[in-house]
Amino acid sequence: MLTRKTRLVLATLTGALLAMACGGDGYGTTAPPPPPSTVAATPSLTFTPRTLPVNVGETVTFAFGSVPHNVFFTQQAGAPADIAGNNANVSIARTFATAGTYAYTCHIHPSMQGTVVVR
Ligand SMILES: [Cu+2]
Repeated sequence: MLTRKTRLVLATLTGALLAMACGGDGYGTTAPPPPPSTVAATPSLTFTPRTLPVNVGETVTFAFGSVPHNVFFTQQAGAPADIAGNNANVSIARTFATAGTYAYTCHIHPSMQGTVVVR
């Protein structure tokens, strides 16, 4: 048999645990936002967004979907290394260390073009 005091303590503890479980701590309630500096190379043959502004020193992730693509930058000082080959279902990052406007294209699908604007 539980004493009246023991029952009171148990009730209080249960209430505290429920409050913690339901408390609005901000975690796990919403999906995390997508990384801000990501370019999706899509199966519909687009780079999305087509123009991506970033800050100097920022890293851009090129997220390749189910259709293979690559990324070749217009040759200019400060442009990062190309992403050659056939890239599917993989994400590859490039860091932009120098301010400028960097155009790129997919050599498999020449109509696919994008620009990273580094400020
Ligand atoms: Cu492509």
